[in-house]
Amino acid sequence: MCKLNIFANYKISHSYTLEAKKFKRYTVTSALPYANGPLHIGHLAGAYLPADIFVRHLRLQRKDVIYICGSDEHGAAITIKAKKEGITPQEIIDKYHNQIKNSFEEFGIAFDIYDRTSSKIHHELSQEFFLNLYEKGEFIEKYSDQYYDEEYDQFLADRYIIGTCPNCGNENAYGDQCEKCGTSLNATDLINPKSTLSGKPPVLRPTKHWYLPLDKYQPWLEKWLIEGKKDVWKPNVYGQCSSWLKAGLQPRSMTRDLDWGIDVPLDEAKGKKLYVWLDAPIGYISATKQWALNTGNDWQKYWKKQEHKEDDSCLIHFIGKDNIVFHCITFPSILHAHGGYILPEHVPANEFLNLEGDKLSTSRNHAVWLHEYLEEFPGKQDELRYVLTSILPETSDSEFTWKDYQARVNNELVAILGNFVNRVMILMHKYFEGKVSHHPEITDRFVHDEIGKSYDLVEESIATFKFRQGLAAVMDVARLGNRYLTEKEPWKLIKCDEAKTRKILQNCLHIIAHLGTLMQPFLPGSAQSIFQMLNLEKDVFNYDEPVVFSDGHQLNEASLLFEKVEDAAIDQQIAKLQAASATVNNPIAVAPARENINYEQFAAMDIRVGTILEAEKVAKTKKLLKLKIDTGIDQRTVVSGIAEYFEPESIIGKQVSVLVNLEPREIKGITSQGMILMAENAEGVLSFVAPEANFQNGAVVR
Ligand code: B3M
Ligand code: ZN
Repeated sequence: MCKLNIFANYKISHSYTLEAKKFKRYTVTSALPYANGPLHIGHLAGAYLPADIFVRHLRLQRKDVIYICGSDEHGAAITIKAKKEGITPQEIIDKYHNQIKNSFEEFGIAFDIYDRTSSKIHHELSQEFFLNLYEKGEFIEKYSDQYYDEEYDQFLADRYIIGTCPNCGNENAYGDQCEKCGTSLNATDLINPKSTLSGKPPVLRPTKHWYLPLDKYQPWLEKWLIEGKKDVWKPNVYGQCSSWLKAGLQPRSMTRDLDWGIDVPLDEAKGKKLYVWLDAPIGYISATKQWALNTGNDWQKYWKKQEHKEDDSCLIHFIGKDNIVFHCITFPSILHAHGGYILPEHVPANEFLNLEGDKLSTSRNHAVWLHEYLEEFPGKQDELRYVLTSILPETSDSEFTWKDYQARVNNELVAILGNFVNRVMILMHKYFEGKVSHHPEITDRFVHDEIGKSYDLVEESIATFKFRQGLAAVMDVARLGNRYLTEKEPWKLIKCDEAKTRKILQNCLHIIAHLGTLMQPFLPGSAQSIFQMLNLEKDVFNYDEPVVFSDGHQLNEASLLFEKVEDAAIDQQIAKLQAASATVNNPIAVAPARENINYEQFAAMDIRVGTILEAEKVAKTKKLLKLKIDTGIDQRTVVSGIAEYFEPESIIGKQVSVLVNLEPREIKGITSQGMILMAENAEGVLSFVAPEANFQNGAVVR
């Protein structure tokens, strides 16, 4: 890729991955996030930022590449969340799909398509895959005993069962995994299992399912993986695969007794759904089909084996380490059994990112949420991209701390990169009114050579999935620039030799242009700001496009690329994390007990059972719903601050408890006659307080 035609002699430590270079076409995917919650920095660092850098880099090399992702909208992850929020699975996926998509856009994750697995194309393609394997007789069909909740009249997905882990004694292990010791479990392994729906012990009932015979594929997998990927894949990825193989693969059920997901396309399987890990990776293919439909391309080029092997696309899955088995064992087996599809060339899975000395955790709210960061640090997307890339968990778990974030932004982005660009721009304006005289290239041989090496090092790093090293190589160009400027001292030279001063500063301008070019995969927004400051005609420069300054070229005003992050902002973030963990660890302390009241005071409240007849949002407010309630006494209007938690349509017909003798109040021009009772948990989530069974409206609550 060397833009300067200089071939540095770098030692290539992972010669294997450079073989990726020989491909003409690339199909790059990032794990499909479950649409059951917002994204945090762990997601970004795991599967999205590295893939985005990789793809942007290939595009700058003018490679044929597509970058595919979308929301994973099936499985128990979705239904559990829906139950928790008291809304339907459809409402959950709509809410989070949009939020996730928006966060990705804001952080510049440059997908060719961000699709979703609830689409028709996806349902059809997943069923096609299932039927293809079914018709070939690949599946083993068998009955097994599975847990059933008699009160709720349904089979229980693994995640709906908790019990004691036989390995470590954790009392809250899930039916598929103990999160404490990491052991993967079968629901029947749990001691004292309980249904999370009814809280009661479930019973075993026989049910029929369709199993993928991974044991049958084992010899083929061994050949493909052990012979083909040893010393080719990252050790953390290869190691996990080989230990699965060593343990011996077992058939894995590809269907579930669930009421949310893709229907199993067989008459005898009415009410059953495809296992989410069957359909989710097929989502990569269906999203590509959708992309091809939108853009008039041929999706098959990116997924199907071509007539000549050298024309196959290079398939690369970026994922977190918890998804390795599905991408390296299950999905390749499915592709292999189906036939005609290419297999992953690389699966550069990352390890985990920790936060302030602890695991990132959604349930404990121990996370830096992307949508909150965007609000609290507006315009600072590249700062987070920079810090996360610097600490990517490429070979082992790594850690994000706010102090480290501040230090990297202030001491590196501001003090090294921003400072170099700023100094040069200011001096060019001060001495030469920001005008460049013709100067097509760097005239200093040493600087020229060093930059040539940087191109090679960035190329080698990204091709071998060492993004931290690649970013460090880019920063070294800024360091080189600072050193050059400091050594040459143009501020002294200007007093005696204007021509030489110009030459030095214009060399610096070229360094800045190269820096901008090299920064593009990592810090796309800041690279654009550089090209803008240099007043170039474009905002993206491919690696083979030189930046040429014409005679008399006028630079734009200098502006700061990065600003210092102040202590106050960091302290606030740390306090926020501490408050979150205090709330979750001690939920009872959330609301201290209030002063006693006497019985008369309590009895003065007239609380009745009522039913919501109508609900609509109050215009220009975020929180308020206007409700019409049948209180048994009358039908009346109540304004309630629950709009952030409930969609109006979803609560019509719900029974509630209403305080009916509260004095009427004017809220946003509406007279509110009473109040409905809500429970609020430590996370601020609301739930209606209502009779357990449907009750007569007007019934007294006391
Ligand atoms: N949604 C699991 C996860 O988000 C799953 C990945 C699917 S990739 C095909 O970790
Ligand atoms: Zn355990």
